[in-house]
Amino acid sequence: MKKALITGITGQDGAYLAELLLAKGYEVHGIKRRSSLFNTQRIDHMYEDPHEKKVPLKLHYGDLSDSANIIRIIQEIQPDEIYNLGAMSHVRVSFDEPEYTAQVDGIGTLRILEAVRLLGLTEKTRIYQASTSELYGGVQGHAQSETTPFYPRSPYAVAKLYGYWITVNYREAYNMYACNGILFNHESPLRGETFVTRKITRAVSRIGLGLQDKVYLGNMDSLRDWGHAKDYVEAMYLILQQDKPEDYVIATGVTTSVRDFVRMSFAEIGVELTFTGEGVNEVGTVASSTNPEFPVEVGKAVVCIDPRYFRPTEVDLLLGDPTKAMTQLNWKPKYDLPALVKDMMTSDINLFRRDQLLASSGHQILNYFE
Ligand code: NDP
Ligand code: GDR
Repeated sequence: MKKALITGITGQDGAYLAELLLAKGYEVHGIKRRSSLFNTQRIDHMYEDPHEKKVPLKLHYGDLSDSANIIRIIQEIQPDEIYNLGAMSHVRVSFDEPEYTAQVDGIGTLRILEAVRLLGLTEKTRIYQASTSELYGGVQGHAQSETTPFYPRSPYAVAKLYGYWITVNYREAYNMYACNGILFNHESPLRGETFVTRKITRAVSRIGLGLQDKVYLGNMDSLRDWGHAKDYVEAMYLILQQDKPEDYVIATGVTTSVRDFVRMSFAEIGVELTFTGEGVNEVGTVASSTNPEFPVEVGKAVVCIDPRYFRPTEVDLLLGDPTKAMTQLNWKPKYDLPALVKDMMTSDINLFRRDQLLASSGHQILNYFE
């Protein structure tokens, strides 16, 4: 039985990857952080009581900022594959926590590589590094591929740039099977609530169900190449199964604005929007509302701008060229953007129907502000 270690197993990608590897018969180990509340909601459905039997999913307390902890866990498990997905992954927040982001996203990657080297596992253990399209940042105007130069535009991206290059360096210096997946944005019903797509699908569901009036967003002109996380974890797995370790861009090759993502999400509840005004004064108003299940008043302003969500330096356009992954890995995404939006909206509508039920029977429901 192959053993895999996933850092960031409690996150969106960690959860889908754990599911995939368990289905392939792996023994899966994950690092979870100590938290004052339970933080394993995304993987609880796969987790069985370890007191009852030998379970194929095991969790270890740890943190990418703690070298000794990382070395001990890797020594104990002796994994065949390590997927380094753990990170402070929010670009906007990295401007508030730049040093911590560098520690975890940059030096954290070094800790994993160095632990494998120190433990003499360079021939046994294959390493996947979660690199990102944010590395391209300021590179605009054409589809970004494995040969496009980088221009990071946030403390997050600069930290990930270190993670990218230290992975390449350990591969070249110590002949390690260590690879970067340069993944473009990928979303799902498990996406963190403060990333723009999930923020939108949650808000639109709540507006449709009468639980919220409007949503405040930042830069709606941004263009992103959005795929589904389920498809992208397949690529991570494939990257570690090749004869030679290489880096790959994983993307859909289609780019869409945040504003159009908003439009598509509202369309799922039968609401058409008109956008008027410019910059911070832009407003999205209901032009028509056709689904009686989601009665939203025509003329109501449901999308407004809050400059708090603007970033000191923005990445205006991301568009990936996944040709190498499609030809060499034979990777092909199953979801396009409309299917992704539908999946997220269906899931969030179901989630908030529970709140609607609670509200209708007099219970207080929580609001979500960020
Ligand atoms: P999430 O934010 O959903 O998950 C991040 C994970 O990292 C969580 O499990 C989190 O734990 C864990 N983590 C955070 N800080 C630490 C730390 N100090 N030590 C150990 N673990 C830590 O991210 P995604 O699943 O979306 O992304 C996975 C990886 O891929 C990240 O590295 C991200 O930067 C990268 N990436 C993501 C893309 C995307 O579009 N989703 C695109 C390209 C790259 P906790 O649950 O306790 O917070
Ligand atoms: P991103 O994702 O920064 O691309 O990083 P995010 O969803 O946060 O932002 C995408 C774009 O939407 C604009 N935006 C807003 N963003 C947020 N979060 N909240 C808002 O209200 C809002 N309004 C507009 C942003 O300015 C941005 O242009 C994600 C993360 O998963 C990274 O970890 C990963 O590396 C990259 O994708 C690829």
